[in-house]
Amino acid sequence: MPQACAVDLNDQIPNNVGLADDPKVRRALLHWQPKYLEWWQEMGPTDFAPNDIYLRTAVSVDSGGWANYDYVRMPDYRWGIFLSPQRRESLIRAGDLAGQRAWNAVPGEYRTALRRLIVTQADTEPASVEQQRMLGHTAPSLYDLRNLFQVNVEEGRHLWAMVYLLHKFFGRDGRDEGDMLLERRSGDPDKPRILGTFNQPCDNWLSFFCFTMFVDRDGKYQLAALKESAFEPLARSCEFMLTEEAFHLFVGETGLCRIIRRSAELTKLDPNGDARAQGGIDLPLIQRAINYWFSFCLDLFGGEISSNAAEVFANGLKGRFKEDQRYSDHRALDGVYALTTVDNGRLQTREVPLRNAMNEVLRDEYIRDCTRALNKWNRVLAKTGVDFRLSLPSRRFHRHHGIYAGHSFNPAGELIDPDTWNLMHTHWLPTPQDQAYLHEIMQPVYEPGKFANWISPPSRGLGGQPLEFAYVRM
Ligand code: BYC
Ligand code: FE
Ligand code: FE
Repeated sequence: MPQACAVDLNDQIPNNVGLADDPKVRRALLHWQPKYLEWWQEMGPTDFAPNDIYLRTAVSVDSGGWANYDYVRMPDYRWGIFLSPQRRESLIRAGDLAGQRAWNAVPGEYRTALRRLIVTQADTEPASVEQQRMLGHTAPSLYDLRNLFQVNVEEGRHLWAMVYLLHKFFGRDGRDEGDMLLERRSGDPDKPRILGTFNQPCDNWLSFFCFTMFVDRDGKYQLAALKESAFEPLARSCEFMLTEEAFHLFVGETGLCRIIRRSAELTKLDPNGDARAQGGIDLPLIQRAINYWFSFCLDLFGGEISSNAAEVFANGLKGRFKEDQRYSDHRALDGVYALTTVDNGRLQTREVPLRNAMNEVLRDEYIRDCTRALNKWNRVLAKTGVDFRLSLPSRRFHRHHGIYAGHSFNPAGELIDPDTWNLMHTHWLPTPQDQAYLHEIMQPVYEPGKFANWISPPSRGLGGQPLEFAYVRM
């Protein structure tokens, strides 16, 4: 049984799901393990396999005590399977069955839907590792290099978390899905990753920090929705993944803040207010990168009006963000959501049954969180004394999925004609020249305690170590 097991760190697969007493699933996972390692060698971070990295590894699921810091070579990382402790009272949180007992097995009628959710979630984890695999060669410091690898190994562990669920609860189909997760490749036109955003290149560090700020933050909200699932093993997997996710979000939010701070300083320093003349990243380029990644991330929440989303909520497979703390009506049968739609070439407000707007409800939470970070960065800009302010583009800008896709909008969210878009989009999104410039300035800095010119040092080190610490042994 997957419940209430002690942490077993000595098994070939560290776990707290009682693998030792589950020989069939253990055997299946041991069979998958070498394929995973082969994938990691081929698609994981390039060229850093022999280096000792100062990494944290999950060793228990108790709050506070789960992380252990030590030098590890990435291929030797102990990828394990950890669920959060069983809840005292596991009742279904949301939907038609709210208040009934949660499931520890997969009900036949929801098997396909649950498998699809788990596979979609799982697919993003190795995808992100693939997208980031070249970044080690241009790291702005050993501190940042270590953080990149920490994120990468933990995304690998998230794949393990989902593959365990597939093997344990979905039999032959689940094992096949587990294999296919190692066969798709980010950006490969013949076998792409499932969601669009996970096929975009992420090949410079401005993109990396935008990715961990915006894409991992989508991960946070999707995991938070799955944490409210009626399927307990999924809920508890996601709950533990969220504790790791917090660090990825820290890397993104503070990484962007450090670039923004440095860009503002260089803007002030330069006689013409030109950060690029000082070898830095100009603030308008940062704005274009934010526009790009934020808009792609909005796509990850699915369509604004979604019968999929309504069904998933009705059946209790996903809940809302903090379903039990924030809401008293867990069925959401009566409410409506006022949605801005495009009708006959004009923006109009339309009421949509709340359940059909569940993707939009989660997207709202996400946008609120991103706005909080933007405000924080703008306070840094104000303090430095530059006039420039950053903003989030409208949720309608540059969308590829949902009701706004196929129309053109400016960052303020106003409908524009395609000609205006063609004329203006290079002001709103990163250009090939921007990419080339970022490529040019991003030279690796591998000396302990030193940082590239285009980014500020963080305020402190990690894992109890000072900034000058050799976070990666070169
Ligand atoms: N790209 O009813 P709709 C993370 C498809 S990130 C391509 O509008 P639904 C992480 C959709 O699949 C979090 N296709 O949407 C971050 C459907 O296809 P079918 C990942 C898309 O189903 C950083 C059709 O369009 N977790 O963890 O309500 C690093 C109509 O769908 C896209 C999850 O995604 C897209 N952007 O919601 C590492 C959670 N959007 O079925 C990791 C699991 C939609 O008609 N997934 N489509 O062929 C879900 O909950 C839902 O599947 C979605 C879509 C929210 C993604
Ligand atoms: Fe993840
Ligand atoms: Fe993450």
